[in-house]
Amino acid sequence: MDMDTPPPFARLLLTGAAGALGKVLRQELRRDTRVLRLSDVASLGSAAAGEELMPCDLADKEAVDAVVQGCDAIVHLGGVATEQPFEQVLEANIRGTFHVYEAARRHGVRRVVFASSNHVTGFHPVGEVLDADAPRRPDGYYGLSKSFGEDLSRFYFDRYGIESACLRIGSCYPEPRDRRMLVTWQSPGDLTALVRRCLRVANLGHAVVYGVSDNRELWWDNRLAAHLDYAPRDSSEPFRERIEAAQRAAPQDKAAQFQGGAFVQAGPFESK
Ligand code: NAI
Ligand code: 15L
Repeated sequence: MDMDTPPPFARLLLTGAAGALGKVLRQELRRDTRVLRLSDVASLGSAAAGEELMPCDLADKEAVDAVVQGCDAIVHLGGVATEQPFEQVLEANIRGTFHVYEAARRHGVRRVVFASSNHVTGFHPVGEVLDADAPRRPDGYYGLSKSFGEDLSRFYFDRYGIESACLRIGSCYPEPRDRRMLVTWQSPGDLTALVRRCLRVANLGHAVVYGVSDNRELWWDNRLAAHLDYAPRDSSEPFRERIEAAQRAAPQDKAAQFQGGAFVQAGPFESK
């Protein structure tokens, strides 16, 4: 295996473990740690061997503190994953991510892998190629909350030395679903490989990396995160024919002009 530091962690925390990506990583990260601690506000089912279940609401600071205590590293996926009313985004993503980093500081956790999102840069036009230094242009409250999470992680690195990887995940599903996702798709296998690299690389520092597979067209360039040696194996290309046949004309609306797709369109959540 292409690892710089050997497993296992003694105890790894996975937040958002009941979600779509959490279910994938719940299976995959078992071999990276002696105990995998799983947390979510939604049901986690029953614990398998080597798992520990600690349900909690990320908005509850004391509960998050207890969940983080005793862990060596954190993969933080929990939170709202789509555009929602600001108050919900505030509680789960802004306060919630603050609680995770505060608890990490209090309990001496040295590394966090934070699920950021491509929606931090969603208002860049399609076709433009961005690297981690490109200006952020969040495309909604959700993207703003991820941008806050990235700043928060940078602050905790600069002040306390807690290393973080901010994964600007594109579209992580078993298969791409539309023409945009032919560009933004990351396979679950490539996401797993990226998370594992971030957990194990000797010197992570503070890294910002786009979570994307080796697709034919790319809007994102990960050269500023080259030290991670993230080498995606999958590509959206095998899905192209089916998707282009199903969605014959490329859409012409505002969603088609910007990298964030439908997220850039005003949602139903603004105050009247
Ligand atoms: P998901 O919605 O399936 O999972 C998120 C989980 O977080 C859910 O199980 C939910 O119950 C939990 N959660 C929400 N609010 C919570 C709270 N207040 N306290 C505790 N848990 C809470 O989303 P998915 O697709 O699994 O995404 C995981 C992470 O990756 C999210 O942070 C999302 O923003 C990020 N991401 C996902 C992408 C994708 O393509 N699936 C793309 C970019 C980012
Ligand atoms: C995200 O950040 C969302 O969590 C997910 O629901 C997808 O829609 C993805 O981005 C995307 O941009 O396709």
